[in-house]
Amino acid sequence: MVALRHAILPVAVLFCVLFIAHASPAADEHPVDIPLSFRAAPTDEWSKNRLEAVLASQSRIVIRDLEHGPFEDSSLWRVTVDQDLPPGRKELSFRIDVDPAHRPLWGEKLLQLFINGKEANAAIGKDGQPLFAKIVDDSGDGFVPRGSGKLRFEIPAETRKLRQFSIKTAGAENFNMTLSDFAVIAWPQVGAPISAPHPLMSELGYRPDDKKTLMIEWRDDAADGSSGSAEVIVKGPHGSHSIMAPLPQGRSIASGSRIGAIDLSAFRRPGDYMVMVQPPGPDPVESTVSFRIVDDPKLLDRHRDDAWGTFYWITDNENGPFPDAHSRGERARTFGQEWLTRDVSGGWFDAGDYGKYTVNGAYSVALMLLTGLLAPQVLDHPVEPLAGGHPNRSDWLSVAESQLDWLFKMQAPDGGANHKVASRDWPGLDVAPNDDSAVKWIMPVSSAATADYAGVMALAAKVLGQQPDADAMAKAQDFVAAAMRARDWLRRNPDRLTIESSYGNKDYGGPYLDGDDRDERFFADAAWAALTGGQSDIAAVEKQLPDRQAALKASNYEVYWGGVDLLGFWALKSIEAQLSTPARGIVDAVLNDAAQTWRSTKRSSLWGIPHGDDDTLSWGSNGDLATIGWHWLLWAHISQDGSYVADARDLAHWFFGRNPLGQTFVTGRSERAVKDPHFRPSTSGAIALPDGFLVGGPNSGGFAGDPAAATLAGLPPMRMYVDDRESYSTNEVAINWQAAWALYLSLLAAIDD
Ligand code: 9MR
Ligand code: 9MR
Repeated sequence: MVALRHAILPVAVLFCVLFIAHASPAADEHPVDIPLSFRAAPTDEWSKNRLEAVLASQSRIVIRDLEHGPFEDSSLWRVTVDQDLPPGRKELSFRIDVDPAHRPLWGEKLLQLFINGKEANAAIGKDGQPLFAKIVDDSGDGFVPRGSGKLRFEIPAETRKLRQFSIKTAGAENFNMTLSDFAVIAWPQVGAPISAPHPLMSELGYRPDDKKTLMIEWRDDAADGSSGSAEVIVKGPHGSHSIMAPLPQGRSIASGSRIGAIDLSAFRRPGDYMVMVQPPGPDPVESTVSFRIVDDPKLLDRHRDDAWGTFYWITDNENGPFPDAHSRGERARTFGQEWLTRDVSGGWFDAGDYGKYTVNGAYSVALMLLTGLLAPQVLDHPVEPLAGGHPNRSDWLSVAESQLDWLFKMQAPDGGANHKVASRDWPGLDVAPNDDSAVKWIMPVSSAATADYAGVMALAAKVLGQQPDADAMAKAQDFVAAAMRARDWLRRNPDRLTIESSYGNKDYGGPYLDGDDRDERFFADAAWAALTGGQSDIAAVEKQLPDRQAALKASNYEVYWGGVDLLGFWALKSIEAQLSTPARGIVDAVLNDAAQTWRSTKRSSLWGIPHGDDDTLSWGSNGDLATIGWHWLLWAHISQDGSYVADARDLAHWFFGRNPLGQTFVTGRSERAVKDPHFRPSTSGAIALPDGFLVGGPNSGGFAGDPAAATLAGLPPMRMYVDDRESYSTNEVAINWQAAWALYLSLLAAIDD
């Protein structure tokens, strides 16, 4: 398992666990022992080469003379420890056994001890007196007198790391002593912050005028009941600034912590910044995060381009990176009638698997088509690498066409759309696209798939019909005919028809089962009305508006592959001039309410995202957030209500590390980027991992057997994420959230232009 790192508690937190176990109001009587062990023998700092120091075991050091006879000199031995320490009173303790043959030559002096480079003092006993008296010489150096037994030295309360200690030996004949049982003894500090506050900012970068929010996360025990403030130091090109930040009182169940937000927008000068946070109390601990201010209006363009570029790497046709793989789809077998084969080749792989699903496939391309219909200029940027492409088309449309050409083929002879095409078993993570020789099965028709199909064919026909070339026109006509056949099927099948989640214990790919197809049917009707503009088509969809509005509101404006009402409203927005006045009012109200609802959630969220502080997070939570970003910006674009832009921009920081894990949820080269997603083309070694893929993200809604996510059980929702290729429930890529992500970035980048 690659990334257990989120599951392992940082050292500072381990301390706090120890502390809680021992803490009591009479804390002084309940010290905690932290045993020390060493990896390397002490080093001979002054290279005297007369004594030797050996590590007899990991916590036993022997220092002895290599020769016999007197050694009238000092030698200095450094022991590296690197142990984090809790705040508060603490001591270094160890046992000394002096060999009987050892004869001191400088009075009774045995050794001088330094902790982190400073001479250490004897610890103070219960009577308030030092536990032993040092022998101080003329130059002020204090030596420990010869003798065997336990020794305890003071470690300054403010020391939070024992980096090293060193031993200076006094002159002796037959120098020979053994040091053992090393430990730090610590006393808990009741009521003081005992775990590091965690400052978080994003690595996306901020333009001078951007809102710059620093989040500081504190463990519950740190902030509970305490008042006061912590010092935040911001070091940047103009020097160092200190800000006092009040201890946060607000707690997020989703992250299991308290979060404070500090506005650093006043920092505007371009350059690299470092933020350091120190909590109050006598034993400040310091933690840091860096960010940059860049005076570059095109800051987002690279991420937008990376996001769009990923579609090439999942394109399964002759223009994609795996031209040999797609031919298997040409002879896919019909489930239940295996002698019947059909060409359903092409399109995008759904996700980290090689399945293709009409429901999700249509949903993802519908997001693109709606954006292209309503805000074409925003998508007018090149896509690189581009699979195929048409000289007369915008690149985004060529991307979408790869998928549309496949979708078109998913229509069954009776006009319904097959739910999916997939292999019976999941291929291993080591199976490259070209080596995936499993039979592709065309699974049965479902009503949700058919309605999604009808809707997308209509939208695509509308977009292609606006293109200047004859190819596009011909394709648009095919799509119109396909949409009509699908609509005819829907009329003949008014009841919901679903497929099974598995057949004979075999999955045949992911389920994408939908318990309610009314939203899909509404979307199909809305898209059809948007295509034809015909009065009766418009009237038919207008009748459904009050119900769909109520359903959407009741679901708290849910929009995902299984809930597509909002896409229907967007389709109607593209023909608003033709709608009746009341219908236009409902369409605007819905689009605006969705935007506002999410905005008020964001504004009350401690993490600054449109997600409640005590909510669970579902599979693909990052996709949900990206979809909200898309909606905000499309609504801002259409309605001219620019007030959503700042929220949409601020949300981007969540994906680039301003989250409880400090994780960038996008693949890329930075240290914080996702490195090991569930994505077979790269886990199989067929291609290097492309930049710009958004992964599903934290998921507390059920792991579905995900082997890697098992280690996350019991963590707060936002911490249920692991950058591990095995974790399909948290770390998979998928076209639905990738489409939302790419469109969101296109809209955001366009606003900056
Ligand atoms: O690899 C599959 C992934 O793409 C899907 O999103 C996920 C959920 O449907 O399933 C993954 O496959 C696993 C399957 O569900 C259970 N057996 C092990 C598979 C691991 O690859
Ligand atoms: O995105 C889907 C999510 O909403 C479901 O909860 C999950 C389990 O059924 O499946 C997700 O979709 C996966 C699909 O079944 C197979 N390909 C990968 C998809 C993303 O993980």
